[in-house]
Amino acid sequence: MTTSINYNEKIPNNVNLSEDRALRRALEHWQPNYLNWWQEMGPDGTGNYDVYLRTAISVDPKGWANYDYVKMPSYRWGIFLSPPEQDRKIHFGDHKGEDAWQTVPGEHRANLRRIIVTQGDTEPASVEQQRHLGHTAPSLYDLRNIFQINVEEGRHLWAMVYLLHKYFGRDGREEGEALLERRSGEEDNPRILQAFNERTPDWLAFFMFTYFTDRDGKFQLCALAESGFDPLSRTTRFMLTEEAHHMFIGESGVSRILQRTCQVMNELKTDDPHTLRENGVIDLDTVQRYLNFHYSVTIDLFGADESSNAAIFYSSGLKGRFEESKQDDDHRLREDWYGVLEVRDGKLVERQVPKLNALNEVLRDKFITDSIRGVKRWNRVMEKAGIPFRLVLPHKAFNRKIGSLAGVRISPTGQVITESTWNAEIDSWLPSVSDRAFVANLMGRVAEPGQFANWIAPPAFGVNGQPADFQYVRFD
Ligand code: BYC
Ligand code: FE
Ligand code: FE
Repeated sequence: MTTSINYNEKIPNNVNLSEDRALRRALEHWQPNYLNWWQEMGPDGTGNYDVYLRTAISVDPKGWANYDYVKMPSYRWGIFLSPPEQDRKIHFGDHKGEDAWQTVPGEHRANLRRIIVTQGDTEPASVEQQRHLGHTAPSLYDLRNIFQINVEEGRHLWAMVYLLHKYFGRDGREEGEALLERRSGEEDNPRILQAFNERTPDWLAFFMFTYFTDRDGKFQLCALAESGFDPLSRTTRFMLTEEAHHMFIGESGVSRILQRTCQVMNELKTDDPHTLRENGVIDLDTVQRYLNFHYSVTIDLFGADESSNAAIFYSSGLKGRFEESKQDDDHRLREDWYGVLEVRDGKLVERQVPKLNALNEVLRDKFITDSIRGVKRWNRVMEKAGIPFRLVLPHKAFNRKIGSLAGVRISPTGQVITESTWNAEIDSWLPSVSDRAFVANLMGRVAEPGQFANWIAPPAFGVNGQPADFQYVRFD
């Protein structure tokens, strides 16, 4: 088995597509529909841009070092699986110890299809959400980065469509078409998960999205990489190599915004939001409100705290936990319990439920631990600048729309509150109409090499060892 990718074919791949005529035909039929979707819903007005992009030439770690100018519609979207692991076994659930599946077991077909479709749906959704942001990129460096993310999310759709076409026959092909038909935020035919129907209207939202929501991608993909269905495992393993970069863009983007705001705070010796806004930077309270929004919307993506679906996905070996093999237990979990939150007598209390049913909550908690690390790094920017403000993650029950906390009102510090308190405070907890209008007003494309919008600091280093003033995008 070779790990290099054949770029001479119409669809680059390392899955021997040329030897599977029916599959190749099905995918070549889907390809123009995908390109039409990209044209219609991908980055707006970018058909002529030459973008300095990274393309995988093989699936081993070195294969990522390939950078060149690419016109995005000609980006070589392809199908790449991580190398197989010899004699791989299923290592959790009722089938623990059995050989991993190379084809779809009939009894798990509907659930697997649903998982793959849900995963696949998020990928084009994020491209749709980010479609207009290129017009207001704060620098060529940032413009190039968003396009890198967009082409990779497009490839993640390819990854899921490959699985649907190869293993789900006609149903799979129909799902492949439907993935190109749903539209983020569209009333009649929305994307499946709510966070992917929200708007990503400005660059602060974009950086928060790639910090938090792409991190949901990391955790879900890690759980799917454990799957007993080996092709899903190998596909998601390769996708994960791309995800780290998406989260880096988000984390460093927010850091650079904080850095610039702190600089102006120190220059003007003020923490007054009004003054800061007048000087063209984003006040720290507004950053906190955006954080509150994207964090709460993202933790909803893990699903209901108690879910029989989650129990079935795990027991049947379809979806594991984050780092399943590092968990020190029997990997069946039939005897285990886990705490979930609910409101009782006007207070948030923890209730023990069978762990199998709480696996969405288990994954959410892993995500939360991981999220805290980056917030600490953000706070170091303020520490260094000698500014006492600190960002915090809101309570996990805050602003929830999914699960047992959906019907209750909880403050960012975890107090159960009334609807009228909620309504009175909401504009100090979540981005208000005027916050969004202010941030929107700051946005405007900066396209001179080495120039950055006033509200964001330059990055610490460029892409692939290039300087910050490199021509990352050429306009024609
Ligand atoms: N919004 O039993 P529950 C990424 C529905 S991100 C709307 O908890 P389950 C990326 C649910 O469908 C990673 N509806 O559901 C990031 C169900 O509906 P029905 C994406 C929701 O199945 C950035 C009902 O509520 N991958 O890759 O346990 C850029 C009951 O819920 C939501 C995956 O998610 C929601 N948030 O859990 C680009 C992995 N949550 O059946 C890409 C695959 C739940 O009652 N998906 N519902 O009509 C899964 O594993 C599961 O589907 C979920 C939901 C964990 C998402
Ligand atoms: Fe993705
Ligand atoms: Fe991503």
